[in-house]
Amino acid sequence: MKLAKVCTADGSVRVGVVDGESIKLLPLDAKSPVNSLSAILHSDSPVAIVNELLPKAVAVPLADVRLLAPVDRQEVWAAGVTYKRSQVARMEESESGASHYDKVYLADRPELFFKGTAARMVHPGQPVRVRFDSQWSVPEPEFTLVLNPRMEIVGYTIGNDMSARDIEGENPLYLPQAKVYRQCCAIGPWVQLADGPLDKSAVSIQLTIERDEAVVCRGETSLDQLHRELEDLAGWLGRENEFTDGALLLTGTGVIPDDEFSLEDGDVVTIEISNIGELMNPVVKD
Ligand code: DO4
Ligand code: MG
Repeated sequence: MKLAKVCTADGSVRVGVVDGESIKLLPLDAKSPVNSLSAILHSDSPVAIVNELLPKAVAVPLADVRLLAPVDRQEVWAAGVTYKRSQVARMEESESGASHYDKVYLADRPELFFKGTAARMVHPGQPVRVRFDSQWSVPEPEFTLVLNPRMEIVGYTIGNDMSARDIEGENPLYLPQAKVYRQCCAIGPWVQLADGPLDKSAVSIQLTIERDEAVVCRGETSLDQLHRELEDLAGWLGRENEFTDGALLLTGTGVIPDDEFSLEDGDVVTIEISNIGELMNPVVKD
């Protein structure tokens, strides 16, 4: 089941179940405690709640609504150097910090960093940003966990962890500036509810970048190349921490464009993850 947060033609924000080319808008009652996407996701049984509401849902064409990043009040975090490809790329870009990436790939404790709150998240179709002071920036296509306040994985979505490789490469202590700035992360297009064990080998993650309508970069990996367990990453995030509003956790990238590649103003980034969908965002640099 795919749950989306959307803005309808009359400007109201609604939650719906995506069904092919249409979306069934749920009749959420503002006075009920379960009146938002995250309230459904954080309930004991999201599927039961949705099924209870579905008979009174109104179906509209998906093309008639604007998809919003499926984030309410959750913090968005990210894991780093969780794929071999990322470890190698980071060591190449950072002379001074290379051994840190080597060590964190193998260490028990993962690299985790804060990416932002909803205000910094970019909706599907809206522009992600390259910092004006970066000459070497890339998108990072990441399988993203949706976690309830108990740090249980309740769903999956797609995240684009925009990254300034030159800023991070200059000094690993610049990581927050390389990673966290306005329009630095796109999330969407919706949340695929978790239903039972995930076959990681069946989850492919594809990145396509277009420039002037031609493909200038394409890459692919599979979730089974992730060097850590999803529950383990969620457990580390929740260690000595509290997320009363839940959290999203990007699980790291296994696809990084060649070193010669940097995003330009006007590029279009598309990330496709099997069984979730497609997240497309143009790029702005001004
Ligand atoms: O160590 C820097 C960040 C790594 C990262 O974002 C990733 O591997 O996806
Ligand atoms: Mg990343």
